[in-house]
Amino acid sequence: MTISANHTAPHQAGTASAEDALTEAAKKFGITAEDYMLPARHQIEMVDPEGRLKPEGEQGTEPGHEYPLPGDAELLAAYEQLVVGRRVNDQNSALVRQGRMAVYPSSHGQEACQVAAALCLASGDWMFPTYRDAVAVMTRGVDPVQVMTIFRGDWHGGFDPLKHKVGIQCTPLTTQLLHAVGVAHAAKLRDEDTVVLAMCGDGATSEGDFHEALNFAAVFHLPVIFFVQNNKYAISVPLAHQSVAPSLAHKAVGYGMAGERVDGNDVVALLAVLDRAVALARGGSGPLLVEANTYRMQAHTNADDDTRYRESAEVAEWRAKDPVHRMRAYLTERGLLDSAAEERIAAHAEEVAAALREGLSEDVPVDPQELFRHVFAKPTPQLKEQSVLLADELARDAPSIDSKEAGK
Ligand SMILES: Cc1ncc(C[n+]2csc(CCOP(=O)(O)OP(=O)(O)O)c2C)c(N)n1
Ligand SMILES: [Mg+2]
Repeated sequence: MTISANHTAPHQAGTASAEDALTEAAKKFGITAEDYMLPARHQIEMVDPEGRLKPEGEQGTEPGHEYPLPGDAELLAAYEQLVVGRRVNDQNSALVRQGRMAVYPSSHGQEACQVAAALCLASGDWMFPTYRDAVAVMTRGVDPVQVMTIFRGDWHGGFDPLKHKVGIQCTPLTTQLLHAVGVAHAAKLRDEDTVVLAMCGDGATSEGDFHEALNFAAVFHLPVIFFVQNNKYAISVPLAHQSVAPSLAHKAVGYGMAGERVDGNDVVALLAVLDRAVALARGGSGPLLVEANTYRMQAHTNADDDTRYRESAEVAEWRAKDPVHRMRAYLTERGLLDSAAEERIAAHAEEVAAALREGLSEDVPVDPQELFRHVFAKPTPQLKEQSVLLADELARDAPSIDSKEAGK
């Protein structure tokens, strides 16, 4: 995406307004624009892997990069979604093994990122997820069976993006970032109060579209949060082969936007950082980049064997940092979670899993002609020809199937 001169009317884009907004935001926090754009020296983390609240001096915060603890109601809602998200991840993996789903890129271990991504947004905001973000889409309120429909391969997507303000989960890396920026640009031109969350992985930051989306958002000063889940792998490619930047959040300053990195297995820190990012973007401070440090606990998908490129000791190290267990320990310790609440939440998670088993076990009749629909508004002569060929082929096969049946 090249930014051409005739698109840079002073009121739309223009370095002056973007610079002013950065200076204003920095002033609000009593720091320089450069310190506002650079991530804090350490990642933001609030609750340790054992579920203990970290002392303020050890949360990674520093002047201008302070984050208040989210409220109890938000934390309890997040915990419930973490439990549901984990159950859904594991249910889907089982459904893949049973042949009920074709593929499922699990976010097991990344549920804190998934939940925070959905909870930080208002209902009028937009989310643009990747293939790995089904739990985020579900947490946003889309029916889980509709979300998972795409992984059966039987429809373009099971839900209406406009109704839920959620883009279709994208397999081509980073195309969704450009869609996200486009929606934010439109919202800004219409003077709407919309924030857009654009999600991607660590590997995706090497794509050309990543650069184009971030640069466009910064120059046009758009209310977008680029939320990068750094789960340390792009299929078999480890982070060290992907980028040698000090962190992925440091990429922000190169575009002229603020960056922050956060413990991606700590939903408390994630909510604190993302809530502030959303407020800043909505308030006109322009785009931000938030990098969440997490880990892909399972193989890339069911088609991948992760034992071929990483050590089990590394996976075990991250298992000890589990986002669900740490939140349970933290809330229990604070007296916010008792066994009755735990039972209710577990029952809710089981209900969602049962609905998925039921919904995805239905054999949906497949119409092969669907292949040709929705490709173009007006089908091309070639597609029409192919459609007729397929119809002939199916008509020819039909009697042989019947005769087989008849021969039983
Ligand atoms: C444009 C494009 N190039 C390559 C691929 C193949 N591919 C699928 S997933 C993937 C790795 C992406 O890694 P990352 O962005 O870290 O996301 P993660 O799977 O770890 O969530 C690659 C290279 C693709 N889907 N699209
Ligand atoms: Mg990755």
